[in-house]
Amino acid sequence: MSRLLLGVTLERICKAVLLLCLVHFLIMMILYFDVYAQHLDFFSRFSAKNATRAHPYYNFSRPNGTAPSYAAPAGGAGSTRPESNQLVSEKPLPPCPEVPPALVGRLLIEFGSTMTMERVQRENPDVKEGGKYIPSDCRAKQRVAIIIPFRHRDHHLKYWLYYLHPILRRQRISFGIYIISQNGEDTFNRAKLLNIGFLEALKEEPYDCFIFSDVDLVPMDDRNLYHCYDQPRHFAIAMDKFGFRLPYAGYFGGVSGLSKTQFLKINGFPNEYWGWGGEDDDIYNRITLNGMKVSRPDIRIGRYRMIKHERDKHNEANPQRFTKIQNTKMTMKRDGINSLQYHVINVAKHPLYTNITVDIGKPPARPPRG
Ligand code: UD2
Ligand code: MN
Repeated sequence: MSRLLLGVTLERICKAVLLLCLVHFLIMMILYFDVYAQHLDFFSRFSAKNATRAHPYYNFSRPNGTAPSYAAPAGGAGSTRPESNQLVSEKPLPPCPEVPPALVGRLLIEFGSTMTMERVQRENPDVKEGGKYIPSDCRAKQRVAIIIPFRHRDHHLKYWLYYLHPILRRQRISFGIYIISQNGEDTFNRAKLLNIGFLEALKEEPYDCFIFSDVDLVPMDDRNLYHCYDQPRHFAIAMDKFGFRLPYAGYFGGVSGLSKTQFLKINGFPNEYWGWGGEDDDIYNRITLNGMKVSRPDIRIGRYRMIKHERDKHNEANPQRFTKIQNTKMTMKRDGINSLQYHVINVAKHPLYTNITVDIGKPPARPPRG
């Protein structure tokens, strides 16, 4: 009997000790997580400050010292404090994933339905004035300026904006869109307008990457990521108008992308190609002559639709293009971003893009024959 009593007592003691251990363990866990949480909080606050400084588009200098257009004053007119936490999260954002999760792959692109700018604006409410966008849930590695040479193609621009804004958003790109409009009716000069886009975009934000796109080209696959690569990138490699094939090995037209360093290494693009053709081949020559290679997406991914159009007035084929592209090696050092001359006539911030109207002059008068 007494043995039984001893056994029961021992069992109770054991249970009590076990319970005590459990309680102790629980208390330890609570304390541990509390301290850890404070730690986390401390570090997150610490790095949030840094992230704020490093966040794309935040605190960039403006030529005229005005606040960036997206950072509306918090206290109404007159306040200089940027609206806190609207674009800069307190918590540090994780880097955007290499493969954006929202991509859908092949897209149905058609230009049959009528398009209005109101509709495009309505469907893209998250874009900031001037056509700027920053992903809200991750930190993009590059800031991308998308530059479009332009004159009298409003109809194409609506489709381009309609398709590209959602694609770029899904790609988690941090970007600004710049339409560089040639003023007047003199001969069109695509490459010079692209050079101007490079300089004008950099006056607004410290972009790392520049994508140069025709206004009439829409990608058919959102896996064709609009950022820069180790080598200059050619995006539009399989166009409907060329039977979804690269027309020739050195083709670099349509949509291309260079990092700031790559662009400066080739002295930008030529300014002296007036009228249609040749400038894209000259850019290709600049890239290879400077020891770089063109990188391209998979042929199944780099597919594009071009809105059908006639050759524009005042953009007739340039008869000098064949001889000019033979001389890139000589001309590229003096003709490029280092010799660019133009005048800005107007900068207009539209909801989905920034339009910069420029006077680029006209081609030099041909010397009289004989
Ligand atoms: C091809 C190339 C293009 C360029 C051009 C020769 C393709 C898809 N594209 O385009 O990259 O090398 O040949 O210069 O092969 N533009 C205007 N208004 C004008 C004229 C041109 O906005 O009056 C702009 C517009 O962005 C247009 C681009 O310049 O998409 C190229 O001109 P294009 O579309 O007339 O020439 P295209 O299709 O032969
Ligand atoms: Mn075209």
